[in-house]
Amino acid sequence: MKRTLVTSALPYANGPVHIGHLAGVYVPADIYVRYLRLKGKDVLFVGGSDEHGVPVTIRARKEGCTPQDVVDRYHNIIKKSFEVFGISFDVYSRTTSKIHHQFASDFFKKLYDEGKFIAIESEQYYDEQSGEFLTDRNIRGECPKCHAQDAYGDQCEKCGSTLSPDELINPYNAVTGNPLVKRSTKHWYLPLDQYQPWLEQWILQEHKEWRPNVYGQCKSWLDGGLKPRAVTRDLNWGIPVPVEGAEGKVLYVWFDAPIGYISNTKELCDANPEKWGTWQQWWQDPESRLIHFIGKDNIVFHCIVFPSMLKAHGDYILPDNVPSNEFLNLEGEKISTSKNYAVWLNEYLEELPNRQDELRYVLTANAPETKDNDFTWADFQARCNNELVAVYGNFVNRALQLTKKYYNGIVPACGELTDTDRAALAEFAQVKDRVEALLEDFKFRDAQKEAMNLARIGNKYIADEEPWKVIKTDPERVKTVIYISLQLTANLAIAFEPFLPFSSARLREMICMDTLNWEDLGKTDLLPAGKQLGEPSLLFLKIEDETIQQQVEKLQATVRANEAANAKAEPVKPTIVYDDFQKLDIRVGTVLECERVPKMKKLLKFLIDDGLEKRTIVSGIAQWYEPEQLKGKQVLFIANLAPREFKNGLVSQGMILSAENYDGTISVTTVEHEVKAGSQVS
Ligand code: B3M
Ligand code: ZN
Repeated sequence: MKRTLVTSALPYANGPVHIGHLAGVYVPADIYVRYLRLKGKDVLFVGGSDEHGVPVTIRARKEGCTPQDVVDRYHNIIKKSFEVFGISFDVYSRTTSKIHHQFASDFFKKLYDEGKFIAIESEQYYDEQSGEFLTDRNIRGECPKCHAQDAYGDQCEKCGSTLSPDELINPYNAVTGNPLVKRSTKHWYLPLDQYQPWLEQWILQEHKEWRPNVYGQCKSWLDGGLKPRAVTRDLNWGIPVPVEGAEGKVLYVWFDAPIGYISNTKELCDANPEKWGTWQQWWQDPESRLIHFIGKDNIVFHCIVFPSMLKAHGDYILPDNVPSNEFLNLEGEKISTSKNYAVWLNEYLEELPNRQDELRYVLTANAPETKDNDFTWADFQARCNNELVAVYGNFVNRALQLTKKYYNGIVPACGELTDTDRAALAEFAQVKDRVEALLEDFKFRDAQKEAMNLARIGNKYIADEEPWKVIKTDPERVKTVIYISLQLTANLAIAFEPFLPFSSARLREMICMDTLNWEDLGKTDLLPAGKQLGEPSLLFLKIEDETIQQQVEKLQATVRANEAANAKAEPVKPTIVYDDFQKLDIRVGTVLECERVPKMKKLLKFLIDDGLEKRTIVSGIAQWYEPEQLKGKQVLFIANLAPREFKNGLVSQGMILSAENYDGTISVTTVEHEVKAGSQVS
């Protein structure tokens, strides 16, 4: 094959991108293209924003702006995040571009003219008040399965069922809340059923090498029997359907978005044909290999729908592989854009500046390649500190600092090799083949492990050889140890380039290595004796507990806010009579003292003036108050509650009344004007 065309799913420009996107799609795609480029291959990496579709229109209405405003804003945020994370697109464009509109429109028109679509008239939901047809997420209603009141036309978020609008009970307009009626409308469908035999042959017979999750999903779609799929929608945001009688209709977002891969390639090639050739070379020459990186929810579109579109059109090559990842969870919970439960890339970059490689590393180490995986901040810290800092960074730093100290930063000459030298060299000579085989197989997690293994070999080697000790007894020997360590260091700069491009670049600067070539991996003479190296500095810095704590608390605050937003008041308890109430002696007390209780994290101990005497009350609200905040306050308490003894012998004489907010936070009750201690509450 002459060239490789790599695409990564076009993110919806209706919100920023988060670590799940990065782990699932963009980091693996970037590792792959960086590797191919290092090998000197002809490769083009296409990305872009997906700017049509219902979610964009919903966001626009919510924010009171136009869909174009929404996509302008998020396209820029997303593009910037990718740049800063080193996702090395050759082109990152957008589906609202003129080129794309024209290209997608022409694509549709050709299929239409050749009779590749079927037109079907059907009943769809219509809002008589706003005068619009509604589909998918614009429709809400009661879930037929779990009876949640706000399921979407395509899915119930409460119970996770996939739905169609017809299944919803009492459907209504998601934005206005208006009830919906059925009205007839015409749409064009791609008859996927006609492509079924061909798809079965092409995927099930000819692409058995696809990842099991991808192959399995395709098989189950095919086994279920494909049906025609609508490729147009009644919507006023998107690419107008370019045929007569289709006013008010646009191309379905999943029809135009994958065409964006092609139109973005065209945009790049047209702007610089000398460098990139023609878009046709990339998309139509059988010598091109097409690889789609996507998340698992996009499999059917990339393996079944888009290939059928390409096949219907003719002329195009088909994807050679579709490496798709499973999902990444966050601290054991599903990442959710609508619930704001995510680590957003733009926020990460602000809160952990210059830590791009750390995140890239952890997301790859933990990549959801074969099953859903979990990102936790504790794991992030452990991997950064125990692997990047303690292994890779530590080894490189030792090798470079010792070179500086003993040889003024000049690579020493290598003497005679010992058995341990040979063993270390032999081990790292194999790394190239291993990493390569894994990368070719899209096994990025294992490939990175091998690169880290190289650092482990180095770390162990230098720790075993102890040049800082040997220098006193056998300085000649140290030259060899340092020489070998420096060759390993140069190898690390190459091996890690696809995975950790920022630290690799810094390392290369430190060792004055200006060429970077994958084929050099495994060589033992990359830094020749006599070469002057640059100034060493730490490759990675430790991640402090505080940083992690802040991130964990931020997520917890989001969870609490969501709970509060969703919570409903508890049902009222059974009725009581006035006499029952009168049994309670509720009074106002003045807090004289308040302090924490040793070894009992939740408790605060109060000394209360109750108007008659001073009494001790213990309350489990330490999480919510500093003792000083409550000193001098007047609080409500039950004065005649039987004393309660705690494990440590502490006795509480009464109970302070507090309100528990929906998010679980506690607020102590107090009086509006100061009153005399002991005043009764009724
Ligand atoms: N925008 C869906 C997604 O972000 C979609 C991908 C389009 S790729 C052509 O999940
Ligand atoms: Zn449900």
